[in-house]
Amino acid sequence: GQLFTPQELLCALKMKVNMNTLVSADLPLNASSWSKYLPINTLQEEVKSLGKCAVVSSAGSIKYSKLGQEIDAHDAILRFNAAPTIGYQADVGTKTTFRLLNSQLVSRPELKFLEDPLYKEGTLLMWDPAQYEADLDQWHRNPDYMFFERYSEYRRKNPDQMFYVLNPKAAWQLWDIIQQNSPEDIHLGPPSSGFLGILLMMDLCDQVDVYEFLPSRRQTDFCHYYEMYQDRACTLGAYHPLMYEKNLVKKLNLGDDNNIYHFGKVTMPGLRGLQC
Ligand code: NCC
Repeated sequence: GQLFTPQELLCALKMKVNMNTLVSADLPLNASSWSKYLPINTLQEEVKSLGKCAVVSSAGSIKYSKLGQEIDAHDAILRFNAAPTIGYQADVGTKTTFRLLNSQLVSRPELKFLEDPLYKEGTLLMWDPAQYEADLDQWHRNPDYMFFERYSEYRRKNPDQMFYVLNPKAAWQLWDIIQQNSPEDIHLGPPSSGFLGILLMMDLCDQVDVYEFLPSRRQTDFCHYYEMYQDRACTLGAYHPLMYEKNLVKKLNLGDDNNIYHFGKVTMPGLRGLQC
């Protein structure tokens, strides 16, 4: 395909991907049994704008990084899925402002989403992949995971904790841009939670430091910093087009390659002030 310049890429991300979280009016009426639990306002309406933000990938390579203090110095910090801070503060920091979850984690009872105190800190967000080009009605009839019951139950039990759901169209709008920026055809798998989280924060923040999404010199086959499981696909992708996401992020990096090598750190510009 036709490759973008960084400026064109940023404008495509800003104009073509709808990162606004869902409100009940976005969904068909027959979804009301769960959509009535969605927050009244979108995350974007609630938060308006943040300064310096951090996104912390769950990669094994962040272990022994000692990045915790630097990460904690940000105004808002996004983490993913089951990634803990307790026991790993020196490497990943202590604060969690946002946590982005995939619908598998929310839906499968053995993953203990309803019970684990890990999920009680900060604002939660969830996403579920629709079929490519499905509208919200089709998605609601055929989600990847049947998260409705457990989402509703969590909201009933924790009414004071904000818990948003991303528009399922965002994932494929983002996939289209990843494809357009790639020299070869990529498979039709949705972007990783990591890349969706990066874009979410680019939408909300003036600047976004991302840690260990692009692996540092500590790159390892350990999938996560918090468990011993090894799988190279965690870093390179299989279901998610992760390698292509990482190429795209590399292209937008405002920092230098030394920061990637030593700290796995890239700096993304915020999209708010961008003129397109
Ligand atoms: O592993 P996961 O992702 O929770 O990681 C969050 C994000 O960090 C980035 N990452 C992670 C590991 C690594 N070695 N390199 C990385 O760059 C990725 O951007 C990743 O998205 C997901 O994207 O939702 C994913 O979730 C897990 C799993 O469902 C959750 O951890 C919940 O237990 C998926 N693994 C499995 O389903 C087995 C994973 O494929 C994607």
